[in-house]
Amino acid sequence: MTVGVLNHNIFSLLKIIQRRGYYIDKPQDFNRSWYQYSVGFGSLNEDFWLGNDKIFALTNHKDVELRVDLEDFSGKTAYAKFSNFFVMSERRKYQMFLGSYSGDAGDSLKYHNGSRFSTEDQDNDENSKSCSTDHGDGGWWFKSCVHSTLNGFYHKTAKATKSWRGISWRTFGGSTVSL
Ligand SMILES: [Ca+2]
Repeated sequence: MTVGVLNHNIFSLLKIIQRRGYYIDKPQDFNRSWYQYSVGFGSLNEDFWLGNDKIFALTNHKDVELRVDLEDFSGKTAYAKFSNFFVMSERRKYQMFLGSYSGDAGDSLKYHNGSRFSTEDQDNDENSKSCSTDHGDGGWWFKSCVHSTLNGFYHKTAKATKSWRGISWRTFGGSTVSL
């Protein structure tokens, strides 16, 4: 599963900003701090988060498209694309904005449009509880919890133990299927 951004300004350049999967040793732990989500973690050849500072730099004041490629444990794939994707600076808590959707995965990100980034140690969501802590401990642009969370716990199987604690995309698998 990958998340990439396409910069249409000079030439179409695809940059992968996130990848999840099961790699040689074991999956990266995505239960990470605000600081680690800011600077990035993992291995660029395996599973990683590029880092919110870099995502801000890649998308700020640029014409960038977001592409999400999803795969479930039966091998079924789907994608979602969003025009005009951008992320604000750390001062603005990496607030995220999206334009229009296209694809066959369904739009499970529109709900979070305009949301600030939250991690287990920094709750910037609109819910009275912590969406990150309650839904898999990953960092994400949670509005008031889930419709999608792609940095949740990697389960190695389709069944998440509790709903929304895995890698979830509401319109592709629902809340209890982990991608
Ligand atoms: Ca909260």
